[in-house]
Amino acid sequence: MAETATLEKQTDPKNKVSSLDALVIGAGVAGLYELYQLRGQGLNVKAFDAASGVGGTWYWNRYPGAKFDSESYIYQYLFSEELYKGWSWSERFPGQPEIERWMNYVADKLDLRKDIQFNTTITSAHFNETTGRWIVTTDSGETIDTQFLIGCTGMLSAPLSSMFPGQDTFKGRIFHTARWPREPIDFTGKRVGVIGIGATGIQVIQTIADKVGHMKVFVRTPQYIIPMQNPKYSEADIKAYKDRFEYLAKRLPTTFSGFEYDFENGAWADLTPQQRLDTLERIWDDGSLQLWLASFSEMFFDEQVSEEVSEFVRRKMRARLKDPKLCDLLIPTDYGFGTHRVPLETNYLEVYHRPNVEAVSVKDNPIKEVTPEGLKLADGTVHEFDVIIMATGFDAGSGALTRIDIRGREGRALKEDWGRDIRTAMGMQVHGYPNLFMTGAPLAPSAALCNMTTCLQQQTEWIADCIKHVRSTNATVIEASKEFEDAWVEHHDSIANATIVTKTNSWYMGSNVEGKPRRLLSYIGGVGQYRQRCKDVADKGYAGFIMQ
Ligand code: NA7
Repeated sequence: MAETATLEKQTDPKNKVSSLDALVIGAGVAGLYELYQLRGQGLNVKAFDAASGVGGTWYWNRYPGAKFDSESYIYQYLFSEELYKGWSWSERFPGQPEIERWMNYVADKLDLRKDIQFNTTITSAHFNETTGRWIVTTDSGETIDTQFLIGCTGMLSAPLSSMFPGQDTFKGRIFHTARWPREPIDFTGKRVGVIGIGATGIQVIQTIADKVGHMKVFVRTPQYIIPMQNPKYSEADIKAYKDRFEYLAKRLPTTFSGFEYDFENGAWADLTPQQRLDTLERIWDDGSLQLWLASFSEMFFDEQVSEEVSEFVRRKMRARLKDPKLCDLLIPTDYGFGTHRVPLETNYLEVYHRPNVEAVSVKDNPIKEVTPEGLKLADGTVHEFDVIIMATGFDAGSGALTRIDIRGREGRALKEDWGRDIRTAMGMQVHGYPNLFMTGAPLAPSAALCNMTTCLQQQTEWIADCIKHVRSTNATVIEASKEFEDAWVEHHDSIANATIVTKTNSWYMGSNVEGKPRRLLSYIGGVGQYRQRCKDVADKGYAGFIMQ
C-alpha cells in the first residue's frame, strides 16, 4: 500500500519539481518585459499569473470607467520603436478594454504567451541556503526550483476587499473594483452603494451614475480633482506622437515623474502672484496630472505654496458645486493638494446634482458593518442596497508580496520583516532574500509619483542587467548588503521627510491598512535621479550588493 502511494506521488505531475533559471511572478507591464529580457539572455524563464490573461492591473481592474491617468502615448514600452509604432491609441486617456487589448498586442508581438502559465497563483517561495535557489510552490500544487525569483507583482494589486464584518451575509452582490467580473453588470433600477472616492471610486461613480436606479456614495475623505481633457486622436495626432518616439524615449526616464512634462515653470518665489496664477490656469487647462507632477515642486515642501495651490483647486471645485453642503462634503480642507494621488475626472462633481445620487458622510459616523440588507453605520442607520461597490483600494507596495509566503535566509518571513518595518534596497531587493528581485515595490518611484511604464521598464532592465552580470561571474547568488539597504532607507526617508506628503494619511503612507508601518512607499527623489543612482550602482559592479 505504502509503496503504491509513493509511486503515485512520484508520477503525479503535481509532485514533479521543475527547474528554471528565473521565475517571474506576474504578467503585467513589468512581468511581460522582464520575461522578454531574460528569455533574450537565453535563460530558462517562465512567468506565472493568477489571471487568465495578460495585463496585470489592466486585466483585473475592469470596472466601469477604468482608464489611464497617464497619456496613452507615454504609457508605452520605449525599448522598441517597432512595438511603439505598431500600436495606435484612439484617445489621450483610453479606457481599460483598449489598454487590455494593447497588453495582448505586446504579448503577441513579443511571442510571450508560450512562456506564461496563467490561472496559477504563487503561494510560497522559500530560499534554500544550501543550493542558493528558491523553491516556489503554486496553488495547483506544483513546485519549481529556480535560481532567480522576480516579483513583478504590481504596486496596487492586493485589493482590500474584506473590510467590514458581515460582508458574507449581504443578500445582494458586492464587488471590489479590482475583482470586477468579466460580464457586464446591469445596474438598471438598482440601489447601489459606493464606498471609496479615490481615483477608482471617482471613475466608477461618474460612469454609472446615469445607469443606476439610485446611488449613495459614502464619503470619508474628500478629494482634490482635475478635470480630464481627453481628445480623440486623429490619424495626424497619432503620426505626430509616433514621430516623437526618439525624443520621448530619451525624455521620459529623466523627468521627475516619468511623464513628458516636468517642473519647468520657474521658481514659485521668483514669480508675481499674477504670474503664478497664469501658470496654474494654463496648466489646469491641460486637463492632465501636470498640475500635480509638473507645476511647482515647492507645493510638496512649502506649506504656504501648498495652501495657495490647494485654494486654487478648491475655487475651481466650488465653482462647479451648487450646494454649500456639497462643498463642505466634497472639497478637501485639511490636507494639501497633491499630498496623495490626485484623480482626473469627467463631470464627477456634477454627478452629485443628479436626483438619483446622494452623498453620505461617514467621517464622523463610520460604516460599521454589512447587513443582509445593506450598510449599517455607527449610529445604527441602515442604508439598503442591491449592489455594494467597494472602491476601497489596496494594500499598496508591500501587499502583493506579503500575501505570498516568502522566506529568505534562516527562514525569515518577508511578511514579518515588512510587518515591523518596510525596507528595501532601491525598491528592488531586500537584505536577507538573495536572488529575489522586485518591481513596483516600496521605496522606488512608483504609481504614486511615476508613470508606471517608465519606472517599470527601468527597473526590469536594471534587474535583467544585474542577473546578466551575476551569470557572467562565478557567483550564483546576489543579495543587497545590510549597509546598502540601510543607506537607501535613510536616503529615501531624508527626502520623504523633507516633504509635506508624509503628513497626509493615505495609501502612500500605508495608513489605509491597520497596523502597517508608516513610511512613504514611493521614492520622491524623482525618476531621473533614481535612475541615475541605480545606474551608478551597476556601473560600480553592483556596489552594495554581495555576490557569492
Ligand atoms: P484609494 O486611493 O486607496 O481610495 C480608497 C477609497 O476608499 C478612499 O476614498 C477611502 O477613504 C475609502 N475607504 C476605504 N475604507 C473605507 C471605509 N471603511 N469607509 C469609508 N471609506 C473608505 O484606492 P483607489 O483604488 O481609488 O486608488 C488606488 C490607486 O490605484 C490610485 O491612487 C491610482 O494610482 C490607481 P479614505 O481616503 O481612507 O478616508
